[in-house]
Amino acid sequence: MTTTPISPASFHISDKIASAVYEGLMSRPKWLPSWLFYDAAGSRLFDQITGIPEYYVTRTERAILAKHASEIISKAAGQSILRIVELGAGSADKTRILLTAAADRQDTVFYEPVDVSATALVEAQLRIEDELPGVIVCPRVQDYTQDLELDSTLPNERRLLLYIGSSIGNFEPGESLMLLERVRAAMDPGDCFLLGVDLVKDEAVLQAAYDDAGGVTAAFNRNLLTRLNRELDADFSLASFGHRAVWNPAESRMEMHLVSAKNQEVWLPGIELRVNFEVGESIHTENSYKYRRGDAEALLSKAGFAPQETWTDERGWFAVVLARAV
Ligand code: AVJ
Repeated sequence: MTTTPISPASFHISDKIASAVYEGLMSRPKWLPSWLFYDAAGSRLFDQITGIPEYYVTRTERAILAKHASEIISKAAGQSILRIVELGAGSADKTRILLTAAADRQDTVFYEPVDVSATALVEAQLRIEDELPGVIVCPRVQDYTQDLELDSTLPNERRLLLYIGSSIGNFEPGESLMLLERVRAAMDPGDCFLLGVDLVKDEAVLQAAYDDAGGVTAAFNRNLLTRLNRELDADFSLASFGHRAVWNPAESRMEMHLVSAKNQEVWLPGIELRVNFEVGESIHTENSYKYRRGDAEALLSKAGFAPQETWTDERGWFAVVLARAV
């Protein structure tokens, strides 16, 4: 029997991260997937972003949900009991608004958060069961972008799936259609889907939201390099990569990049990769797609849903769409 030598690095590097980083940094232009942002520090930085003055996204969606929560819940429920499923482990107070409205209508609300991170699920469970006594949390550790399997429902129950926070904005148009089709396949006819999408708006507003004066978004972007330094033993010098946020009108998306300030070489022992950067060359780290009015409804229709109603804020910056599985 032969034994395969394992480098020490292999013990803590997940294959998923290693292959994503290898693929992205070997590509021209270079890129890294945006899910890499969310290690513990990155998740904390994103939480911080949701509160900065320039980042209108979270606050605008929360206001829409707060204003229309009981209408959303009663439209979704009809005569049935609602079981609320959330893709992602629950964006704290936004989910709480909807759960509270549901708990006002029925004695018990089953809430099924779906997330790849067991830690995030445990946190969501403790927080929600503590704050909302009428809600029973049934966490599911799953990668909903790959496959989704939901608890079965009773005859008098109907599901409401939440996909809020503009999370869909990170997916390419083709990917978001596939994702919605997969989610639809896990649902039953009559179940509802609530989708939050960020809308196209004045470029200066978008620009500021992704490049705030306090530099929190820049730190969030650069944290990706800190993560690669830690997890792949890389030697990125954080000071030699600048944060850039740009509006790409042709693709209708905000892009984030890390721009090399000089010609330099970076060594990533964990994946045995040496990468050269020219001054001004960038790593494309995120796309955040912005929808036009009607886009989300069209996408939902293609994926097997019938759009029921769309709510927006007065400025028309964000949209929340309720659709029914047909
Ligand atoms: C979590 C994907 C909704 O695109 O606005 C925030 C992530 N990136 N600031 C977004 C993000 C930069 C955020 N989403």
